[in-house]
Amino acid sequence: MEARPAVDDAALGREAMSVLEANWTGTATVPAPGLYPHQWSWDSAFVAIGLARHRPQRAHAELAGLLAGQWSTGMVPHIVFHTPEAYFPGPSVWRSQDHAAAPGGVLTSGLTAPPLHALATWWIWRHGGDAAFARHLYPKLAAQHAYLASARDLGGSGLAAIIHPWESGMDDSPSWDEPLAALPEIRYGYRNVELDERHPDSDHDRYVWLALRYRNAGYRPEYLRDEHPFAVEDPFFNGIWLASCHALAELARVAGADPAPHREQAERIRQALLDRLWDGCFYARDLRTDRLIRVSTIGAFGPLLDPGLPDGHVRALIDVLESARFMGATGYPVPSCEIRAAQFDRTRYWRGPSWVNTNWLLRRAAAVHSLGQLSRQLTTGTLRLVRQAGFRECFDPFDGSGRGCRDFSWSAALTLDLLADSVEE
Ligand code: 2M8
Repeated sequence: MEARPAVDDAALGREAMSVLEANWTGTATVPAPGLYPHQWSWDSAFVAIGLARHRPQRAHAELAGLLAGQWSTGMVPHIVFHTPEAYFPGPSVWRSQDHAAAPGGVLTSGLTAPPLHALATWWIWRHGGDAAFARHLYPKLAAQHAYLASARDLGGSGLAAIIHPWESGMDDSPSWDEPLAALPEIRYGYRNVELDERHPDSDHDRYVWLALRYRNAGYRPEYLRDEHPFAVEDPFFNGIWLASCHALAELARVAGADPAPHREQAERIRQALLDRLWDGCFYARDLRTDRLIRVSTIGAFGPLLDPGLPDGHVRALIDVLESARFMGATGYPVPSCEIRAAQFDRTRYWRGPSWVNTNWLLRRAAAVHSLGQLSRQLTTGTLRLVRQAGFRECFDPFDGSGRGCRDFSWSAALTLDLLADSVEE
């Protein structure tokens, strides 16, 4: 474990804010300097959540900057390229400018990411944010949800399918091993050197191959439904969408719109999650084999964000979460894969390490279900991680040491939120 001087809450908050200042480009907060030099979709939602109580105007700007990249289909891209900084795969791979639905004047990727944005907008509003801003974003968020319900309901079940591991936000999760292994062996040989320690070459080449196939098919929804070889219903992505549907219903009221369609959407997602992804726990479903992918990851807990999840399911999930399969066995919350799984690796990105953003979401889920003790445990454990190891990208769940890049924006931003709550508790 690297040494770090002890810091009190006030100093930790100042450090977090200075990371966010340094990572601000004037338009957006980059996830981390160097490795992630553009605006990432759900990273910005977390940054906005963290800034909501401290810098609401900047939280607004963060979301507005991201939504400047929204396509006319409603799709919110997973990366918006505001600067010419090098990143692979960059604009020359995505070629958004060649696509009629992409916005003019801003380059984006062609994939999406977990739809946390309505929840983030509601969070800002709930903490005293400007109603005019909520009204301004409401139609854009409604369009994002309509896109997911139409273009992404590839199984016709009411769930949105992800069509690339990058869309899950958990790129290397063991949940994608099976669907990736079914793809042809690809060897492109182009590498971003800094990615080497995170993904094996074979996976990275498959990621690029999948992205190119979708791009070459003109980003068409029909292609996704009929031909694209990677299509997965993920409980985490859909749990976040469901939580955002509830948030959008609240925002509809602020915007003078009808909240009912968003509540009905939430009911549909919940029912489909229970019908299609539940078997004692939530698992992702591979739509190309129509089979559940039976490895338990942190993604299983996404549906806990739903206040309407039946009590029996909440209890069963919390039992798994608190057991020695997850946080019951590690010193720090919460490993990204169950520790007894063969695929668990405490050192590999999304295959074992703990992350501040998933801890924050679980903490939110605990609050939604009035689980005060779990909520406090998640707050304390997460603050111990950043206090000891700094605002790292992720952390070893056993000894708390930092992994991945430093000065990582969502780790800093969500620390601000946790500090604000720990004062209130
Ligand atoms: C990671 O994903 C990017 C691809 O989008 C990458 O591996 O280069 C993931 O951790 C993702 O969740 C995150 O949004 C992104 C930027 O922090 O990095």
